[in-house]
Amino acid sequence: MKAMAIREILEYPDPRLRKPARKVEVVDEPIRQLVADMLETMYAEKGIGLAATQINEQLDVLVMDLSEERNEPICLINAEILEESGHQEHEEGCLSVPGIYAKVRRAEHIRVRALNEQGETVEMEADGLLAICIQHEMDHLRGKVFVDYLSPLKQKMVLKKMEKRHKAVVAEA
Ligand code: K2U
Ligand code: ZN
Repeated sequence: MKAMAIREILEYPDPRLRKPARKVEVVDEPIRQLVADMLETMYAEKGIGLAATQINEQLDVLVMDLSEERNEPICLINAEILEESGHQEHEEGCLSVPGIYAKVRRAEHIRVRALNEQGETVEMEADGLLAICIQHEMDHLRGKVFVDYLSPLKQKMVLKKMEKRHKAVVAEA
């Protein structure tokens, strides 16, 4: 395993965030290196989840760590939702839309099947914030960003705020 790398996170409205991820055919060393880089990037950016799309890798890989100690990483490859029930609303943020927070309605409880880093099939039940995080990351892998759930007016405001941020960054550079 090469040294891990903190990768650049794409920011909304970057069109590359819209590219759908491809299924992972074989969970091999390069995939495990990608997972390591995603975890290092997620921890560095204080996120509790990250999808490969966000670092411009169109592969169906997501990582999460909701633990207090930040030492319980979860990796889901080619994740599929088998069942979902109930609804819950939660204030969401996104590492690709810094500074924007908004309520999003998602399923309360989900049952997920995926491959882990060893390429083994795993099934897990999730509810609460874990269910929200999995759905948020799986959206990224399908080219969806949580801003898409907001009203057209709010989306316009987010766009203006992000364009201002990107102009400021260019000015700084
Ligand atoms: O950008 C991302 O995909 C990481 C997301 C994951 C997430 C969003 C909403 C709700 C749960 C998870 C966040 O930026 S991680 C930051 C965060 C931390 C705690 C609660 C909400 C968001
Ligand atoms: Zn996000």
